[in-house]
Amino acid sequence: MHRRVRQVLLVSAVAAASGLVGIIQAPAAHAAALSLQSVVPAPVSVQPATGVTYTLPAAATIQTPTGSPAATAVGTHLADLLRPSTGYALPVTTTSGTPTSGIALLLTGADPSVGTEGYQLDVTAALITIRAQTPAGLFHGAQTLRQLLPAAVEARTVQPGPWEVAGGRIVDYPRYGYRGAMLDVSRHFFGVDVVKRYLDEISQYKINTLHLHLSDDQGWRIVIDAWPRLATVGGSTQVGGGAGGYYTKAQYTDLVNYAAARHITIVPEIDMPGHVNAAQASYAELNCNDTAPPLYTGTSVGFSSLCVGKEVTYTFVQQVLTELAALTPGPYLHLGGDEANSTSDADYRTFMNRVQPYVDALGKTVMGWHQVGQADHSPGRIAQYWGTSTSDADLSAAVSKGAKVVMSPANKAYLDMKYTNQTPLGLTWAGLIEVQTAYNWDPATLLPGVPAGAILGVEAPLWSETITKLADIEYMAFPRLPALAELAWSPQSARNWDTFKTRLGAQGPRWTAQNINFYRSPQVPWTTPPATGRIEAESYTAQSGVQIVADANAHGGNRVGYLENGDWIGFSGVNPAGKTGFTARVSSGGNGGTLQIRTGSATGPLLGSVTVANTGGWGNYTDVTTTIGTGSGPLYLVFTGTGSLFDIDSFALTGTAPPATRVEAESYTSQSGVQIVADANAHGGNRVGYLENGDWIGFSGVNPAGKTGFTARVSSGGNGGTLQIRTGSATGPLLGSVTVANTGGWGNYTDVTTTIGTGSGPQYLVFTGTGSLFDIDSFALT
Ligand code: NGO
Repeated sequence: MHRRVRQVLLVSAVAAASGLVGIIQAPAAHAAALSLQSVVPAPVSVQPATGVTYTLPAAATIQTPTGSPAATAVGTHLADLLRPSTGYALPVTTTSGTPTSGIALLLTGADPSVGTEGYQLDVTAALITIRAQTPAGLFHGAQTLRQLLPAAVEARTVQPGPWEVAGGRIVDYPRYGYRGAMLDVSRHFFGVDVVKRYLDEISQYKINTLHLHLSDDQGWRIVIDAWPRLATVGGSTQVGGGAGGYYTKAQYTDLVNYAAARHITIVPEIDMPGHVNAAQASYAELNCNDTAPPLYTGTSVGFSSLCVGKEVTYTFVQQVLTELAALTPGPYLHLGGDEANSTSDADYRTFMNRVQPYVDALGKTVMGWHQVGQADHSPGRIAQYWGTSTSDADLSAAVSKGAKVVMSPANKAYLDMKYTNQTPLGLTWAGLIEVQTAYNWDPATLLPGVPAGAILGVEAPLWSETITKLADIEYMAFPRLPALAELAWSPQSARNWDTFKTRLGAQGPRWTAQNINFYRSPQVPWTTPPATGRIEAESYTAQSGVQIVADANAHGGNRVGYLENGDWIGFSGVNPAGKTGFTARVSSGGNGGTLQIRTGSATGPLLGSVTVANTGGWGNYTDVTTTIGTGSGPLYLVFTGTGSLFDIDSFALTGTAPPATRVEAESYTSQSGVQIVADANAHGGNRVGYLENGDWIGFSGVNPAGKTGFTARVSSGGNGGTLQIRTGSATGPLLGSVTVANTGGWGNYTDVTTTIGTGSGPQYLVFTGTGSLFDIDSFALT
């Protein structure tokens, strides 16, 4: 039997129905605008203006300075972010004046302290102004504005709003100029789309560098024209033996440009003289014994080395670096240099001292893991610290020769370390890194021997021995990447775990809206979306096959578990009529499964369904979201899947169906054979009844032009029938039709919906069927 053993608290459905566990329905009023203090990374200075709120109007424009295409591009980026959820047009315009409404992005007038990457954000009741000295500053200010809008702004479908921002001023600029993330695309290859998505995700936390680990023993991931087999052979596999892959130069350039549009610089790394098996497997001459080793798909390190004594080694390195530099607008070429365990110390120095000048000659700056400190300095060199202690001889040597330091201490900043022993992905060699561990250190003081002035910034590397897909990347990076982003951006004085964890918790609904698969660390008080209208799963009024499980981390103290294929819960008092979305808080340690949203019964009409994956353990919650179709009646949640499914904590119905002008059926301007029936439960107090086959109602002022859907509120105690939507006359063009079943009695309403074809002219509704048909209360064109 696959059921996991857990502590359970049994509460019968009868007890649930009797009100021991009730439906929690918070007031419908919308939440107040978010505090200016809610932003991650924490801004340098925040002055709230009490009582002032800006509400984004539907007609707002985004104004950018004339003559700066880069600033206008930031305006377009912001518009692209805000349009889908607001549904507003948000045209981006240019101006040389001082705007008085809407959102203004200006390259003048910012507080001088903002420097080259900072911004000043002013929110008044009339407008939002972001001022900066550079487009990069405007971009970072736009990311702050995003976080000041309600979390629903991150949804990609129209949300209700209102889009309010609290009044006040933020003046903000980074602590460090290097704020990085690293992705190992060598151990497992990630295609262009995955990397772009990661760029989108990290750019919202003001990360300005993405380091790509492009080569290692398991894979070479970039085309080099002078050495084509690097990609075609060296890129042909990955850890575990999968297909691997590589970037063409055009794809790589696309990534560089996509990053640049987000004010992110790509730092390419070709790791040498170790971590080179993929190159050596591609070309026999790169081996001292002139024999190519087989491709490698394991996860050991330190076994390969370029042949330091051979001239071809240097031809190879120089040609590779030359082609790489040509693809790299950014200042750095990363030479790796870590774990050269198969290269003697003397050879290591010989090799590095010979190849570093190639980088200098290409007009680039050397970056390397901190072991490069063993070799001579090269101008501007950056040593990336990845150790786990508070002092390191190689790093100190690098610094004393003049290197600057990027901090990636593996026991704090490595995103590939597990959070806890239960984390399904990741490694543990540098320790377990829960969110607080990732957050609670100061890059300036971690290494007492390194002066604060030598620290250039912070980078969060994600090695991919165990990471195979986007969802894995997201799970390891969120929430630790935003934590490390705050170390890199915010002044130490603005940083505090207790305020951070609350701000971080408020990011959860944003990640849910963005479909980011994140780890719901129990250290963080997650804000669970939406703030209102949450219904506890254990408040069901009918069920089949489930049990209530006590869980201190669950909303309301319980979750519903022991679900198996076909089990369900029903809610007599919960009706999805008028709602468009569904969000549930779920967890799974098993196979996950599918959650179906139905009405009427566990086999009633299906309004939507959502897939639940393994969330890393039962009680380890995540939110899943789906849109739902029109329907009404008691809500049923049905669980399907194989093996051990998932648990459900709580859920909410979201969105508001377009309020589309509802037309009362009794407002017809012509009719045949019908009568108006007074009914206190009908919209407008009346319904149209006494319909028989061929009866109709017509509306001279109602025109379906430009509409694509039709919804009617109907009831039937008889045979039901069909409702036809026509134009011009009762025998005019048929735009659509919808079947109505017996609804359990006349006056017992349900909504029926259909799509309609293109047509225009006065609308006619025609009733067909046999026996006693149905009544119609009202309808809407959507
Ligand atoms: C080390 C090693 C990498 C591994 C990683 C795994 C560095 C700089 N070299 O970090 O090859 O992938 O650990 O955590």
